Amino acid sequence: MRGKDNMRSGGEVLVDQLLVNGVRHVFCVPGESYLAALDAFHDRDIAVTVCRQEGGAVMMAEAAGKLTGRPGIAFVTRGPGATNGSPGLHIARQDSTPVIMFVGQVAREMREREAFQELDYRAVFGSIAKWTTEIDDPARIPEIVSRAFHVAMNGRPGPVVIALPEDMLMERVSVGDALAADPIETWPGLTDMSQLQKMLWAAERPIMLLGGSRWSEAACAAATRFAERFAVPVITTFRRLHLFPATHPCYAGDLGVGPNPKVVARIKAADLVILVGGRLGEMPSQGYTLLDIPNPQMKFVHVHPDAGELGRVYRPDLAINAAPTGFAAALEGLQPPNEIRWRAETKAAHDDYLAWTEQPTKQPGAVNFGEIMVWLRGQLPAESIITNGAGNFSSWMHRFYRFSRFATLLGPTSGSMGYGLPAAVGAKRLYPERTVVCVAGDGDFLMNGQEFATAVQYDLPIIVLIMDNGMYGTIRAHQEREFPTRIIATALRNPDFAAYARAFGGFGATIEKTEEFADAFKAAQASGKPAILHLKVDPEAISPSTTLGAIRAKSMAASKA
Ligand SMILES: Cc1ncc(C[n+]2csc(CCOP(=O)(O)OP(=O)(O)O)c2C)c(N)n1
Ligand SMILES: [Mg+2]
Repeated sequence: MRGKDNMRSGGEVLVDQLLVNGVRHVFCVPGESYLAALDAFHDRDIAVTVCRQEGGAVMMAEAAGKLTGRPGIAFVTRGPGATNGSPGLHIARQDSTPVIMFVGQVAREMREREAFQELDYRAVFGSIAKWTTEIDDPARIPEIVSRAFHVAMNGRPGPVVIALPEDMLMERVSVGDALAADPIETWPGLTDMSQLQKMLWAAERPIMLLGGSRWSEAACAAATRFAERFAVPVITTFRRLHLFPATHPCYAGDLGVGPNPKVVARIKAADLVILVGGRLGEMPSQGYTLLDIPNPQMKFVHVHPDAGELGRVYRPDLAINAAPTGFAAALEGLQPPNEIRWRAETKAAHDDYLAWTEQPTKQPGAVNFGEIMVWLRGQLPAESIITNGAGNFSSWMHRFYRFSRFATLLGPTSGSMGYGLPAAVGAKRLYPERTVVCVAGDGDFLMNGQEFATAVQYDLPIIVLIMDNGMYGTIRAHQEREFPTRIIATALRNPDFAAYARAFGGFGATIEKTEEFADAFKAAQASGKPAILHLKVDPEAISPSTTLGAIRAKSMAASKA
């Protein structure tokens, strides 16, 4: 509370600065190191979600950052709280998501004694966060928090860590709030766009790749209109499938793990690649084999909001330092050539996409995750949000589900297991009216499975699908490929996940046959509770396109040859 003397505690100044910046949600695990900030939330209009582990809390904040383009906010306690939060920061870093993690710190006069849970945050988070700092003087909270919002959102977005000495948060000061921070738009220059137009007019087989962050619904719509006017085929990069509507006649597929070989071939054969927003890192570039490094084999246009990414790996013929939002708007001004020579190629690309995804592949076992994804894509409203962590289970979703709206997929391009559940909780907390489905593996789910309690606590009826194959299947597949039959540390003995859901106060069902899925899903929806559908799949069904046995047989045959 503001005193008669206009004084506020550091905690109050901090929370008021969040309000000024439009923050409506924070995710936390409490700690005695930031009591004055917690107290300030007591009578301010920000929803506080208390979580079970800081890893989950920071991932929820990261999901909020992905969904809104504004920093997701987490509060964690010092030492172990901060280190527990680090996986969420790493995701924000690799996925280019704005996040601010506030962390308690020992009192100022105790610093450098290795006081209880003391950490040097600048040293610990130096290479993960975009910026790490500590606030010594409560009068500087508005300035430093304002800078944190700018740093997290601008250029290539990322995580910021701010340490808060506990006595600093208690100190009372008289200071005004900083004005709200807005992301700074970066636009292509006129010459950039006229050069791009010339390159398009000269091309025979252009292709556009969409990735990264700093997109919006309007930017996706503008990119779609451009694709239409130029009839250019569009590919989304790893876990960015929501950037372009899958059923659009220009959509050629996604560039993830185990992509359609025709997508890879098409990019390699293109004479002009326009990469918008992304970095074409190890996963989408198929282990850096797609484009020659440093000089791509085709004409290469790279559009990125951070100049530091341009020319970092691939030397672009045309480098455009712009956010996808600004670039997509500028695309409206380009004129297509009189005759578009690649129309048939674009049609073939979309036909190939449909052929790859139309029908689920045949699988060993009674539960076919592909058939389930095909059922879901016909069933879920377009604005539904799908989340996932890391593991082979996600490949069925990437291949057979169809995204058509911006910010409907929350998946870590950083490949962090355990992301799907907290991301679903965070998404449902922000958008209670939208359907939220988490697609998880048995290994993946239990990395943050405790956050199911958070879903129950806040009455968030998310639906979690756990594809249980009794193993860390992805690693088992790698093992069979590199060291066939020498299985170690990949088998899992799992709980009854449906009973787990019920024990937490949710809805649980076990599914042993594909045909049981639709009724179970509807029952989960009807329950109005957070739900887990435990799908027992055959461990042989390791991906939509191969089996464990086939991987082993192939590597054994290769080692004999
Ligand atoms: C935090 C983290 N730890 C370890 C890994 C390495 N890893 C990648 S996939 C995977 C197995 C995933 O198992 P599961 O969730 O059961 O999915 P499956 O591959 O069996 O479908 C592991 C251990 C990772 N990506 N992230
Ligand atoms: Mg598994």
